[in-house]
Amino acid sequence: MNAMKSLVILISGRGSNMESLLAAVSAGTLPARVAGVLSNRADAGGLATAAALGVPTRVVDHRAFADREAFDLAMAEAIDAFAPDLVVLAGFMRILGDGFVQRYAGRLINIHPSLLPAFPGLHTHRRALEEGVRIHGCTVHFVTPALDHGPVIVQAAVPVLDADDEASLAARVLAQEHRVYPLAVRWFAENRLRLKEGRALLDAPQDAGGALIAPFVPPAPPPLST
Ligand code: NHR
Ligand code: GAR
Repeated sequence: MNAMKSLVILISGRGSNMESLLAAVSAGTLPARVAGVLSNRADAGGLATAAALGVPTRVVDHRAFADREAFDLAMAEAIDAFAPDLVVLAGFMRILGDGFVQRYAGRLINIHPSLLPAFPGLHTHRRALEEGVRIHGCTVHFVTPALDHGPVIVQAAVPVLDADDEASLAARVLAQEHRVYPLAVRWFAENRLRLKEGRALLDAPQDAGGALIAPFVPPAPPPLST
C-alpha cells in the first residue's frame, strides 16, 4: 500500500546527478529505491559508478536501432523490466518520442541546465554567456512531448559573473542541480508531487524548502570623489 517508490535513472555520460540521487538514498534523505540505471551509451562513466554501488545497469545503444521509435520501444522495455514508479532523466541526451512520453505520463522527469523557458535544448551555459544574462540556473520538470517545455517542479538560480567561462558557470549550476534533483524526487517519493492538468502540483513548503539561491548582491560602491 505505502511501499517505498522505486526509480529508474537514465543517463548518457558522467552521471553526477545520478550519483547525487544515490547519495541521498544512502544518506536516508531520499526515501526511494534505485531499481536500475540505464544508458544509451556503453561508455557512460556513470554506469561504473552505479555498478560499484550495487545498482543494476543496462545499456540500450540508440545506434543499434533503425529509427527513434524502435529505440524508444527498446528503452521502454528495459525500463519496464524494473517496474519503476518514476523514470528520472539525469543527463540523458536522446530526445524521446510522444509514445514514450505518453507511456510514462506523470512519472517522467528531467533536470535541465537552465532556467526554463530560457535556453531549451543544448549548450545552455554557452548560450547564457553569449546572451549576457545575469542569472542562470537549472530546472526540474515533468517531461512532455514538447522538448524542455514540461511543467516546472523546482528551479535553482545562480549568478553569472563577469569572469565566468562555460566551465565555471556549468560547475556553479551543477552544484545546484545536485541539491534540487534529490529534493524533487523526494517530493515525488513522498506523494507530495504530481502532474495535474498540465501543472506540477506540489504539497511542500514553498519558501525554506524551495530552491531560490540568492543572487550575488554587490556591496554599495564607494561615493564618487569629485
Ligand atoms: N524528450 C522529450 N520528449 N521531452 C523532453 O523535455 C526531453 C526529452 C528527452 C531528453 C533532456 C533534454 C535536456 O535537459 C530531455 C528532455 C537531448 C537533446 C538533444 O538535442 C535536447 C534536450 C535534452 C536532451 N539530443 C540530440 C538528439 O538528437 C542528441 C544529442 C547528443 O547525443 O549529444 O536526440 O537538455
Ligand atoms: C547536467 O548538467 C544536466 O543538467 C545536463 O547535462 C549534465 C549531465 O551531468 N543535462 C542535459 O544537458 C540534458 N540534455 P551528469 O551526467 O554529471 O549528471
